[in-house]
Amino acid sequence: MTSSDAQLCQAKDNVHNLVYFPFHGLAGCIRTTLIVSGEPYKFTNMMLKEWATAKELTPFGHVPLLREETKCGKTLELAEINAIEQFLAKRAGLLGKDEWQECNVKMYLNSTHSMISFLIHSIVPMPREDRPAFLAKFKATNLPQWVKHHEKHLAANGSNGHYVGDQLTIADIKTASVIEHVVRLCEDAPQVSEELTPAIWAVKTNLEKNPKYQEWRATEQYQQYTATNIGFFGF
Ligand SMILES: N[C@@H](CCC(=O)N[C@@H](CS)C(=O)NCC(=O)O)C(=O)O
Repeated sequence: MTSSDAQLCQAKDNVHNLVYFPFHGLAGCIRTTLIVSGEPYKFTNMMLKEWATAKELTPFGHVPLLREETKCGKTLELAEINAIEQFLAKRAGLLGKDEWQECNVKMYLNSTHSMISFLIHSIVPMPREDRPAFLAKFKATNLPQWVKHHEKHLAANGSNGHYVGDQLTIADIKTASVIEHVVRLCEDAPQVSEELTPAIWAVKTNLEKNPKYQEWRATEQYQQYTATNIGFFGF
């Protein structure tokens, strides 16, 4: 009997092959979700010199791409960050405990995604000399808005390191994955810290207690992604 794609995408022994550039960029949350879930994964680095050819072979001309390598030899391909994050989160039980919690998890996840993707999509095509003015505006408007609202929602949930209930969700992972970039971006005038935003900070420190996450952050690969990220984006 041949399995349907619906069955194949649920198989526990699939290898999740994430294809992305060799930096954190917009894929930090996906990578951390894979690490924390404990499922088989591999990270395939798309090198810039291969990209011109590879781009045409992707569904929308972008990475990340998730290739679900199934044991029967068929590979299922998924593009678009939102779709990949939510597919992996559902498999790993990172979307909350009920329908309404899931809606809320997606709300916080998407709010953070909007903030970080606006930043990345704005600066990538911009001439380097225009970046300082854009970043000054971003730090004066978009970022403080995100900080204010997320601190408020997290405080309302008890500043327990979680957006929803008392369990880890992909909304927590998304925020934890952007905090290190925000901290670096605002080194001269911090907007997120233990003192300034204790509820946001608790999301980061809570995830840092996860042994798989700790191990991942200590790897050479993680450090290389960080160094390339700083070289490419400046944070
Ligand atoms: N809508 C896409 C956007 C992803 C995206 O912006 N990818 C960038 C890297 S962060 C990319 O592929 N850049 C190369 C290109 O567009 O040629 C998604 O959500 O997955």
